[in-house]
Amino acid sequence: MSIPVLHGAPYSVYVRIARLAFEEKGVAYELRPVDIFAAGGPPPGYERLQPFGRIPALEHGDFRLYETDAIVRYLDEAFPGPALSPEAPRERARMTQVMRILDNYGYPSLVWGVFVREAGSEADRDPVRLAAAIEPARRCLAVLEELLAGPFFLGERLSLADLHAAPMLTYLALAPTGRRLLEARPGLSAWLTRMAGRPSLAATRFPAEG
Ligand SMILES: N[C@@H](CCC(=O)N[C@@H](CS)C(=O)NCC(=O)O)C(=O)O
Repeated sequence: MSIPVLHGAPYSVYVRIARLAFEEKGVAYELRPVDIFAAGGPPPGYERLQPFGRIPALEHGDFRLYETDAIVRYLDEAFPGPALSPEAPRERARMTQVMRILDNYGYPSLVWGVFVREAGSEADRDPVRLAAAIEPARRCLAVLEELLAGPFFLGERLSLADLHAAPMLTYLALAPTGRRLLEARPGLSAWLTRMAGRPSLAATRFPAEG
C-alpha cells in the first residue's frame, strides 16, 4: 500500500500531534501542505478530506480519516512499532481523559488564550483576551501536573497522552506569560524538557520555534 499522506501545515498543533505519532512509530509518511489560514481558505476539494475545514486529514490508500484522535489511534493500531496506547482499561481511560482535557480546556486556553494572544501575529495579539485566559490556563496546568504519573503521563511509558500534550505546551512555553505559568509547575516543566529532547519533537519543530 502507498505511504500515508497527512494533509496539514507544520505550524498546526493537531498536525504535529499526528506527526509525532508517525515519528514515534517509525512510520514513513508524506506531509502534504494545506494552509488552513491562507487568504483564499483551504484548497478546492479539501472539504472532501475534512468537511469542517480543519487540519489534519489522513489518506492511507483508499482510506480517509479526519479528527486527530481517530488518526493517531489508527496509526497506533494499524502499524508496527512501539505501542502508544496501554492495554489496561484504567490506563486507557486515563490516557483518553488527558487527551480530552487538552482538547477541551488546554487548546483554547494554552494555545489560543495565551500563546496566540501574547506571542502570535500582530493582528492576533490581544491583552484583554490574554488576561482572560490566564486563570483557565493555570487551572489546566495544575490538573495536568496532578495527572502526571511519572516521567510520562501514564507512568514509565510514552503514550498518546504525551504526544497530545507536547505541541500545546511547546507553544505555551514560547510566550512569556506561558513560561511563567509553567515555571510554577516544576513537574510539568521537567516533563516538557524530557519531551523536547525526543527525536520526534526535533523532527517536527514549529516554525515559531526558529
Ligand atoms: N478536532 C480537530 C481539531 C483540529 C484543529 O482545530 N486544527 C486547527 C489547526 S491546529 C485548525 O485547523 N484550525 C482552523 C480553524 O480553526 O479554522 C482534530 O482533532 O483534528
